Amino acid sequence: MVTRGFTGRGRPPGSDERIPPGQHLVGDFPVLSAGPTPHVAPDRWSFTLKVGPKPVKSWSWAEFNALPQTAFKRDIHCVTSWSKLDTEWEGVMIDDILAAASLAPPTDFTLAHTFDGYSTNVPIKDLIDGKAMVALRYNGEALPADHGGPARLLVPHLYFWKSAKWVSGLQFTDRDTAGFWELRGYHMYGDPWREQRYDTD
Ligand SMILES: Nc1nc2c(c(=O)[nH]1)N[C@H]1C(S)=C(S)[C@@H](COP(=O)(O)O)O[C@H]1N2
Ligand SMILES: [Mo]
Repeated sequence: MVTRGFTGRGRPPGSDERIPPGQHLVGDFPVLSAGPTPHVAPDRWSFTLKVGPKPVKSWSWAEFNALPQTAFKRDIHCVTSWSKLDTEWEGVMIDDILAAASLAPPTDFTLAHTFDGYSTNVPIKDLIDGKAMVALRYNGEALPADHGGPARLLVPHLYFWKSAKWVSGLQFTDRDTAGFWELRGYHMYGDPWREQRYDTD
């Protein structure tokens, strides 16, 4: 008898059920960026919440690091077909960011903005109730620059392009507004379990 989960090369038991359709497991951590890595010094770093065009709250690096920090262990799935299990992050949950700003979500949609001019749209319901964070640490260390350090959005239940690296803020929008890849043919929502890779899926 061959036990499911030990059939693939060195997969942890039960991992097959955790790999969405069309994905395969990787052990390394590929880097995928649309452009060069921006290097953001702590004294230039800030995170800003906006409602439409209006900034409503901004944190410096020191202020942001003083917000409650949470450890977060999740599987991640890239649209280029790799998945990685049990990745370990620490950072500030979106719930805690909104609480610190005393802001109840004013609209249903958001756009994440970044220091490299990238953007991606995520419905606010996919960011709250323990689903997403602004990650500051990976594997117990400061988040490396090529993986989005100093800070990246982490929305692990959606394809990884939604996890905006070098995040600089979150903007509430009235309508679901396409970001960088969504304008270039990627799906507006990006659920890996429904294989929502492209706008035709
Ligand atoms: N700011 C920014 N965030 C980004 C990207 C980018 O080019 N710029 N690429 C996205 C894509 S397509 C993927 S798959 C993941 C890759 O993250 P990684 O390099 O840490 O694996 O980052 C996402 N976030
Ligand atoms: Mo990606």
